[in-house]
Amino acid sequence: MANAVRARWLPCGSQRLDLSNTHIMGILNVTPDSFSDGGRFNQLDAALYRSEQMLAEGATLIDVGGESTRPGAEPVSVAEELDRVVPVVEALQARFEVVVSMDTSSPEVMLAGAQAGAGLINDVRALRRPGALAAAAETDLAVCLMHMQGEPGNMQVNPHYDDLLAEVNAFLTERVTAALAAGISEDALLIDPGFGFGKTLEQNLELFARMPEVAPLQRPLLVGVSRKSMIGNTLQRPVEQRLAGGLALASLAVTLGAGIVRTHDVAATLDAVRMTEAVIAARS
Ligand code: 8Y4
Repeated sequence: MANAVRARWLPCGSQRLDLSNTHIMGILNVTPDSFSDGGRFNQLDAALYRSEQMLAEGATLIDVGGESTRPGAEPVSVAEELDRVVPVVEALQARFEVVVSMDTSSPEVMLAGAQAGAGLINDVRALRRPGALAAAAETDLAVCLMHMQGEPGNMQVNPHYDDLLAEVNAFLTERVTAALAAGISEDALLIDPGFGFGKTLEQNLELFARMPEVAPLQRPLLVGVSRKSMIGNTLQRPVEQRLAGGLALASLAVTLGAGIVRTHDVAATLDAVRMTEAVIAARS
């Protein structure tokens, strides 16, 4: 076929991801409140079972998170986070063809997870913890740099911007510059507008609409809106009734240029994404 889309590879350690098609990142929480305590074996078993399901549904990445960023969540020690995340990374890598993403801000977890076979560092704090830039640079993993105003504990208390797009871009440009200075390869970077992280509903909607303007270095975008309050607040829906709103946003995200969509609902989101891609392909 003429006009075949050129491959655009994201280096992920020993693996790589072709970003000429949209990818689905399945969310895997390994926080204790996500599996009411059944002991370590049962938690690992439940994580593998859920991951196998998401991979069968078409996820190509699994985002493993051991620290809740919900306002008011208990902070997790590094030892506890290592204990939750690293065995799951190791087990996923051993059993499945998957790029394992680590939702972490801890340099110790980044290094140990990379040793265990992870492919991507997904840091909602954009490598701002002491030692995180150096740890990420020591690995050869892909890195997602996300925008957040404030800290998880206070980010939703009166978020304010004089110029939303300019401030999000300035933050991300500063973090991209810091990552490059630390020795992280430009090719390995993803950027993320950080929906729900220090933004009102109106700010989330404007940022979403203007996603093509979020473009430091033209790096690929990762977008996470699955079940978030921007859907709940727009539609007046509780968390378990946000799928249709999330699918509308997933389709729009692809239209607006997202390369990776992070979701709890893999099968439905992949259908929405593939359908959107088919229509986009018919334009050219
Ligand atoms: C229900 C369940 C409602 C979970 C809201 C939520 C992002 C992210 C998160 C994101 C990237 C979340 C770790 C928040 N969101 N990483 N992480 N981008 N890169 N809330 O948007 O899912 S956690």
